[in-house]
Amino acid sequence: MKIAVVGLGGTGSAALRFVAHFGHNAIGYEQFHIGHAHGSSHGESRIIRYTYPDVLFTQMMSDAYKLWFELEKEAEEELLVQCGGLYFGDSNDPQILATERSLIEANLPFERLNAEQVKEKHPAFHLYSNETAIYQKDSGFLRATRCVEANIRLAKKHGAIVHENTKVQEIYTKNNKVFIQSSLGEEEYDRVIVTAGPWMSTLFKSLNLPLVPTRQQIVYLNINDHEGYFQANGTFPVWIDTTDNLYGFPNDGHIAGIKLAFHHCGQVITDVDAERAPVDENYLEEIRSYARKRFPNLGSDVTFSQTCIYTNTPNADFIIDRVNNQPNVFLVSGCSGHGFKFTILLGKIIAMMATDDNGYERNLDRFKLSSFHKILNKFSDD
Ligand code: PYC
Repeated sequence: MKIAVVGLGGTGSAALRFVAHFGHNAIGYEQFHIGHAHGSSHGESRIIRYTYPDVLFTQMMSDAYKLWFELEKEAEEELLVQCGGLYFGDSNDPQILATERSLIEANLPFERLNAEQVKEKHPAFHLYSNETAIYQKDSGFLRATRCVEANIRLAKKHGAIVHENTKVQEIYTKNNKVFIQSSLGEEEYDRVIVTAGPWMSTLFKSLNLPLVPTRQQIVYLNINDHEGYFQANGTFPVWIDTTDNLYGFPNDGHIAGIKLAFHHCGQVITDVDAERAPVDENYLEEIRSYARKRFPNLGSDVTFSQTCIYTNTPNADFIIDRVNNQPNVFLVSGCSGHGFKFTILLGKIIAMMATDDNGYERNLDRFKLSSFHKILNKFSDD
């Protein structure tokens, strides 16, 4: 079959690789260059972890980890750094308790640490006496831009064609064929996969997709002393603070300092094509103030900062579905700020769906568009 993939970020690059690998005629469209920084899939690091309060996500991650290892092997480069992960917050936080239950159900090893034990094992962290942490050794980070580039390189090796700097204006169906209208003209396909992140709603206005793009900010702060405390050798794990809703990484070996950010949704983006403002001064101050309390060995100098986009669904579930009145058009979106670690799996799942392979073993009904419509109707009834 002749299959197009529109939007070559994390999920699209993986989908293109799988479609090509399955032996189909795969053609990718990307409105910018591969690895660009306008969307959601760029940068040195994204967290990878099993630690979810939701057992389906934990189970799906066991599928995703395998695919990341395969990608690393095929690409012959380091894409995943398993430096361990700390998931911490108030001892009674239901999210932490549910995460522990998910790990037990999935039979995955973890340790429960109190504030003193965290200090002993990971001396850069300061936890409070009312807090607890789950340490999970398989967590770590993915080198996001390089993952996208590796998928594309391998997709091309399997025969895919990639149109960079090519904007798709319209996708429509006529007589069971799908047409893409782009800056290259009109092209006919058997199937089209759309993984366009915050641009999805522009391409499918009539679907009223339950997606809200937000502008997110990340900051690297310098290490003042004890460099060794911040290294990705198990001393400084990736972390998520469930009380203050921040997350961060060890030194990634490329950018000086360490990266941290608020996970809560930023400012809603109404024009996704408009240039985004650089990181705000007051945001930097909030990050510094948090770091002073949590990481006493960090400095207050910003060594790097950047913005990116979350494409949020109302409950942070993904959308994985085909379009109702265009059955040869397949959509994946809604990574909601936590989805990069799943992108390789989402790419494989949608490539399977688009090639009539129903072999993925887990029930993904909750990711259908109709499930979101139920949630949204419930919100409007309440
Ligand atoms: O990977 O779950 C995650 C995450 C949380 C905040 C940013 N990424």
